[in-house]
Amino acid sequence: MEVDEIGFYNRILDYNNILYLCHRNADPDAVGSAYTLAQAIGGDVGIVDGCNRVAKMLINELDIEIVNNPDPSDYDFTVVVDTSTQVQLNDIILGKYAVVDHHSTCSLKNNAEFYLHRNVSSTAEIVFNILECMQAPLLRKSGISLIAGIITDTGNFKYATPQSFRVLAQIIEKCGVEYGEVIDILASTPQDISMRIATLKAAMRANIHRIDNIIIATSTISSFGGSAAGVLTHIGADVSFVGSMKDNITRISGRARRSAIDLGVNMGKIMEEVSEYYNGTGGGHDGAAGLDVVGVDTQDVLDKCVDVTLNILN
Ligand SMILES: [Mn+2]
Repeated sequence: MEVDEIGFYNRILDYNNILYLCHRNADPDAVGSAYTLAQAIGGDVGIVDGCNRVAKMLINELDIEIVNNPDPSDYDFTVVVDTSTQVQLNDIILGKYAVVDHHSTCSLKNNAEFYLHRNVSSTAEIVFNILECMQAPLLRKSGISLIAGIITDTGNFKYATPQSFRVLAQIIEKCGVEYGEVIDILASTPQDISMRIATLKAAMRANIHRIDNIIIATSTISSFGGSAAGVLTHIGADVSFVGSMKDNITRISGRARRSAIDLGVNMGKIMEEVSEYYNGTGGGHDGAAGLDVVGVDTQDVLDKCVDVTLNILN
């Protein structure tokens, strides 16, 4: 059942001992949203299969207590945050659960007791509005984690909407955190040397496709596909796809610049279409998305991504 912010809050009050569960490779939006809900309502923050490097840093900096690979059956209720598919939770078995999410497609909501889904740029914005409805105070650490979630999920505001800025301003007013403090925390994230090498290799191996003034770049890499795809769009590509293969699973990360999005490119939809073609899973946002498929050659999947993109641009 779909609920609004007030409905979410009213329903969640029926449960004690709640787990707020983040997707695998949790990002600051997932961790910040789960942490803020846990602080305001009570419960634990759970992480499936680790988190990304910025989220790790945030957890250390704010001293956030997390439960690694939790078992939902140890809890009365689970709130899955910032997650749209079961695949993002690996093989964890959910009991009764609710969903708070902002991805354009969200299949997890089908079996949820209730769900709060908004087409906004971060889950952090939804969580802030839940706290507003509860008239709950926003503590400093929660404020920092939500701001970090908004910054990272909007790609440093590249994909921000007026609402993202509005909520950001409200958070700053409410918890008294300086915006610069959060920037300093995010900037102190160390850049892993293996990531820098992988990114350079992705640029070196890039294949370039041009249609009119739009450039699509594809590449392969063994890890750090997401950041490599981001770098390719920074250094000239309008659209980028970076593939990696591990344990017979091909993973593609895609990024698009505003120039391509304005021409109708929606990375979330492209990833969904390509993943369905190979019976995999995929999705995400207009400008950033990903997919996983099993047992298909990485280059074939990259070619398919380019084909689908060219069809949109033609
Ligand atoms: Mn998110």
